[in-house]
Amino acid sequence: MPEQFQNYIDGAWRDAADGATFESINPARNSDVVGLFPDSKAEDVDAAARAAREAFKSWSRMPAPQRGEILRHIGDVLTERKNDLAFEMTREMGKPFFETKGDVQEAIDTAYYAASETRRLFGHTVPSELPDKFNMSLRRPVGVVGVITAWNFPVAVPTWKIFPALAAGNTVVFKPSEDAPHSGMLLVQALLDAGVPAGVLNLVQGAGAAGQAIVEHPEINAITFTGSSETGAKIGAVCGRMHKRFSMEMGGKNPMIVLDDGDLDLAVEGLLWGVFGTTGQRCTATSRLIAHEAIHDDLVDRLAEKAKALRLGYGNEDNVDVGPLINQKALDKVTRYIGIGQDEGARLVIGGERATGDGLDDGFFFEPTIFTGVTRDMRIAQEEIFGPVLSVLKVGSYDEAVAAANDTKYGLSSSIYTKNVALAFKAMHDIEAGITYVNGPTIGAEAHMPFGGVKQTGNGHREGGWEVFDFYTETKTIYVDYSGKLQKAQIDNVED
Ligand code: UN1
Repeated sequence: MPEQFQNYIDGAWRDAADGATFESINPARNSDVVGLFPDSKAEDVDAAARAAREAFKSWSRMPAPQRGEILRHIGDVLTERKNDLAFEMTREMGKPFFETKGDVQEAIDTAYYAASETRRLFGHTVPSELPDKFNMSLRRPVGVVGVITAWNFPVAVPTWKIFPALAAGNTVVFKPSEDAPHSGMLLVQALLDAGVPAGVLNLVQGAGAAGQAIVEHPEINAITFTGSSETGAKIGAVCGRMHKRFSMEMGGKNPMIVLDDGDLDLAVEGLLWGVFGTTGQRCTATSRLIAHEAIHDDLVDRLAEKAKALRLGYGNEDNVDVGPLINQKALDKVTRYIGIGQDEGARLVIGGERATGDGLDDGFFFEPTIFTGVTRDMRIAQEEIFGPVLSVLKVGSYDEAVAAANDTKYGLSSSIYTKNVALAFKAMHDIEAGITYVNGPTIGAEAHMPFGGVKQTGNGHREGGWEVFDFYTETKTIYVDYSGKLQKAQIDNVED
């Protein structure tokens, strides 16, 4: 019988009210059941939301630097547990151990960064237009925040949300992805061990029903979500109706442009990491290569040769470069897109099939795949596949490259390889994306920099960095009049 885990609500570990559970399995070894988790519903979310609301009273009043001390301690606990945590994450969601260690490190960086921000959380002081009057703004927490996350960064991405939320004085109801509940639980355990008080952080495991209950709960003031654009649109509609603040981090179709003067060795290395890292299951994955015709064939040949040599396997074993896809649904989806690409007339250079054989048959492995001859209108150039599949487009100029890069509904990350400083700077402005890398692939965000996308990738907010605190705080504007008389703005100072 697999181990059974619980929700954490109001300072206590509990089953779902109706006792229902779901299973989490190892995507590289399907017979390995990681555990059973509560399949929570509205009743569980309600208990969590009410606990968070109650805890908000004291947590929001604690001086921010004291909350920062707890966050710093969280960073210390995660540092101690880094290897153990990474092992369990790899077991549950499949990316290799060196990648899950990076995932935990991103959480550690986020903890220390959020701790440092608790000594800033600046407002403004601004001159008044009237004499003997003082104007300022300060930040107040929003209230209870609902955190709904994806499985691909099962520790880092929840911490991008939970840590700044807590730093700013909010309390949290957290639902990890149903594909990574154990990782979410271990993260919560680390936070509790580091001293987060009862009720401040509540864990509700489950799938769509739990997520929907969080979005619809009237005591939850803000929703932060990482996942698909389709789910994001549904969440946004409810939040709009209920006047909730919401931050959405959704799909991408991230281009790498390689111009004719680009360093090809560097570009190949960047592509291997950007396209096939995390088996292409990042919202920031490099999924389109836009190659100048002068270097196109050479670049594709070199990349194909190296991509074929990538070692697939269970990421907790030695010498594994690429893990499996997350589940059967993902395998079906990626397989479907191979057919779509071929029907559209793209040329399959390598891959295109489920990977089988030595140690792979019991997992959702898929071969690294490259399509050439892709044109801008094809679905494999437009739609997010979320797998190890690269679509290569050939262009004749910088202008054509940028036009191709921008020809998608998404706008998260992007990259350009060139030695031409003028074109690199032009691209920083011309590419429609929240992030542009110069001479690096589309992945590699750092915890203290703003992260997010334009167009249908996001809804205008940023995670990470200082900007995330704009989402987790409300601005209060304050006027202090010490003139001893009634002063009228817009009226007293202006003579008609
Ligand atoms: C995501 O795919 O949801 O820059 C986040 C990166 C990582 C974060 C990815 N640091 O790819």
